[in-house]
Amino acid sequence: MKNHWIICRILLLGILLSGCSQTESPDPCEPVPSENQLRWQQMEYYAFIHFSLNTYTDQSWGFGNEDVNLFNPDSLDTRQWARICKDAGMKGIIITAKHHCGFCLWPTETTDYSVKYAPWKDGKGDVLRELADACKECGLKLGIYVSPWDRNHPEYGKPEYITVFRNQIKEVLTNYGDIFEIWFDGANGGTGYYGGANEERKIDRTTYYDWQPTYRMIRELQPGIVIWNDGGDRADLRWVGTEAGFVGETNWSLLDSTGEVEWGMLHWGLENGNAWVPAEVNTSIRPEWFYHPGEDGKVKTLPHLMDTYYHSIGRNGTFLLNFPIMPNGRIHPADEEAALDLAQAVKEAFAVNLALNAKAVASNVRGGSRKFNAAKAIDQHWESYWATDDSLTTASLTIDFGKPTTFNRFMVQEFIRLGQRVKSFTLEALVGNEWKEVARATTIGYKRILRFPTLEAGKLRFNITASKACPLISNIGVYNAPQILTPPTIIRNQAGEVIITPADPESDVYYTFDGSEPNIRSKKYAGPVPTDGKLEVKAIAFETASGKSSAVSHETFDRPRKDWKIVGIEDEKANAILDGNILSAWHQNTKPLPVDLVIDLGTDLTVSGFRYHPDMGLWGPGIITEYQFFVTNDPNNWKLVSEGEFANIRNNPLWQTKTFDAEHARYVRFRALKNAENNNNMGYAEIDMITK
Ligand code: FUL
Repeated sequence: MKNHWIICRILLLGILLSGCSQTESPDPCEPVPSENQLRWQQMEYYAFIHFSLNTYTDQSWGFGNEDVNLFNPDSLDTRQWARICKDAGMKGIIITAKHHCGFCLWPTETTDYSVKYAPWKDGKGDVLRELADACKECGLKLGIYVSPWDRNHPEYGKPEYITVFRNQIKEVLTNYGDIFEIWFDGANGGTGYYGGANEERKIDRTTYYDWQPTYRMIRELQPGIVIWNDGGDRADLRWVGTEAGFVGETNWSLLDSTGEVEWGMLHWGLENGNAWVPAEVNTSIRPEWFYHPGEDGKVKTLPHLMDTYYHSIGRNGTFLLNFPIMPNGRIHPADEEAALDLAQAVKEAFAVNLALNAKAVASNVRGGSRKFNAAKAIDQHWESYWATDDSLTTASLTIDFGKPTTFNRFMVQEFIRLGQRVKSFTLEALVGNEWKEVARATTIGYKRILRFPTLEAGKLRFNITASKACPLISNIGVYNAPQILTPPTIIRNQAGEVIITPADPESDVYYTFDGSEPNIRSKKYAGPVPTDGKLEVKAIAFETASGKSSAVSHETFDRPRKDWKIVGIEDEKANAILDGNILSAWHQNTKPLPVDLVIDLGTDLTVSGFRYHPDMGLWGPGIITEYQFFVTNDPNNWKLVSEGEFANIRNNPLWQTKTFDAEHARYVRFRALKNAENNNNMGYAEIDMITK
């Protein structure tokens, strides 16, 4: 009898203790973010500013020999930058204090290649100081980009440069207040001015910069900072493997602390990585990073930017959006308008959280405790969260709206302070009396937003179908975002036909060929339109049901390429180079370097430039980085008219335009000297000529 009593009391104590432990916070699911990484992630959205000597030379990468006298903005206004960023809902600004050309935007002691030796403000100016002050006034944080590759510095490539580089970092981290992020871009094309040497300098990116002492110095100078580095030792944040503005749908904030990082790891992270290295999605508001007047009509449209928002912040990343500064020192009005339109659209999309006044019921609540109940997932406080018992890795939470409710967006956040856990989830809606699956997705992390067609339902069920440990859900939001129509795409095929495709097949397309703005009284698109000569096309999509129209798409075309022939190539697929579609590409990989592509233009033309679009494929795109271009009327006697590099083409595979003095030509030869992968596989999506 006595023994029974003892056993009963032990059991009771056991039950009480285990019940108790389930009302305690769960153990972390390692690895977890540092406080700096967490603070950074919560910023969500911030700006990049690209401003340097490139701004004055229409280049993407300066060679390092550009004249400092070019730097003389007549109305530089960092307060304009800060105001726009603030109004756009951004939380900070990262500026190219030094880009690859080596020119420093602050009066550094380390080199003469800086604002101190430029005519701007008689050498007394300091762009960093002005930006730091403007950020402070607006309540924005400041971040700094200091390029490790320095195409101006004579010592680059030698050990002495590392001291110079560290001193530069020290200056920018000492004199400008709190810095939230420092950015080290890994780009290195080898060649440069290097104080007049004009040569190629190879470095071993795994050892040359000797990052660890530099990291230690940075953390000492700025204890609250996060370090971004795609070129060397793993830092606090990771690049996502593209500058096009998206991270993987599956996005773990984890990587391995050792070992080579491959593209896939950057894009999706590693489910079982042992280091917290969250993703930052960096992209420009225009195709390129620096200002090019030719891109004034190429500012990204609202649907494009909205997609980037969903593909960055909506996929557990942060969104770093670049503004190229104009030569006068200001942000272009079109860029400002695009950023403010995005802010407005985001505001409208997430204006009303329909989950806020709903009832939430969970399949399991940790220890049955109020502290972790389902209501914590819809209270809009990130620090409070719904949690299940430790033993569970699946669970569901039902949101009861109490009445039929219309929605098309679902937002969910994990309490990542204790690690990223959820591997997959589904959403079901009670439409009438039937549960219907609305969406299926993988990771959540700090924030995940799903888009789906608008539906009306009384209840929404969120099912966690797999998790690394018991799930912890901080926040859920349900929204009904207004629809935004995407501008149609315009191409012209080799035969000269213009083909316009709306993103939404239910919308109609209207277009013009005379440069005027299209509207619903313009020509309605009814299929490919035969055209000839040079052409400017503008088009809009229009949806009758909502009465909404898209922004205008705009393309200009040189002559059609009907009579062109690729010389000496039997492969019919090579015509992908001329089909007008940048998504189709052709490769040649059987010739030794240099690899030539010869085109017969069919007739003697006056040419003054060419355009090359690389393959945008992920695997072995064969992106040409160094080239020569020849023209002739006599294939036995070629004339070299252009040669050089396609700067930053690997990270940002866009149209590359090169111009030269006008020449007569029936034949052109595009010679690839080098590709980004250092082999003989050359990829071409499109080749076009600029003619008179
Ligand atoms: C790169 C650089 O090479 C570009 O010029 C730009 O600064 C971008 C943000 O990072 O890859």
